[in-house]
Amino acid sequence: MPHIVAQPYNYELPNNLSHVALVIIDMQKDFLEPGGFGDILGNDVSLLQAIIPTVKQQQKTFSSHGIRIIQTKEGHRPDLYDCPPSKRKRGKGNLTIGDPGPMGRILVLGEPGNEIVEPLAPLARELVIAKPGKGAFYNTKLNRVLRSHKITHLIFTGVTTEVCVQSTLREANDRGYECLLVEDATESYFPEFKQATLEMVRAQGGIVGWTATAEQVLSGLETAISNN
Ligand code: TIU
Repeated sequence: MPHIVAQPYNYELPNNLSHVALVIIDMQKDFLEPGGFGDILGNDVSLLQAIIPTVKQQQKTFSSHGIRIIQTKEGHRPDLYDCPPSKRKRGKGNLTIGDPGPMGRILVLGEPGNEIVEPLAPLARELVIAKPGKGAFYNTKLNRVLRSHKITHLIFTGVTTEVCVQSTLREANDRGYECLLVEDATESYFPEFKQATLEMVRAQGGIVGWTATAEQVLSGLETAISNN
């Protein structure tokens, strides 16, 4: 059986890798660069930049094997119709969602700061899902897209581990997807929150999923492909 060596035990892959997708969550300037949403909430955004090469490696490898890739972006319509007032109040800083910042309006779709960082710019066959919430299933077409392509296995990367990544992974798990979180291709502004998330995902026999290193994911994929 093709598999990825993972915790708490091996993550079985389907024989046909067309049922697998790489999900890259919110690798946007708004979270990774100064002047964006992450920054105005008071976070040190430099921490998140370190995973770009690891995510890039996953993107390149999945893409070279023709495995589907879905990227998400957290952002709101320019009229903020899809942004609950409760979300705009958060942070209590000088700026909030929709205000003009150095990279355009904060967390607004189409603004420069809302774009995915250049090294991870979506490749030709990638789908980009804009999402108004933390979880990527809330108020988006993600589930419909995955079902229509018969995708059953989701490999998660991106930021931040305990907010948008974990929310999406939990939403996916409840919908029956087999979820694996790539340990060194996800990051948080709070290292202890990342560590706790990895542990809570794989606890209790994989209560919401599996975790594996980027290297383990690539090695599992290469073996599955070469044995096919
Ligand atoms: N603030 C924080 O850690 N994250 C978010 O607001 N969104 C995502 O995680 N993408």
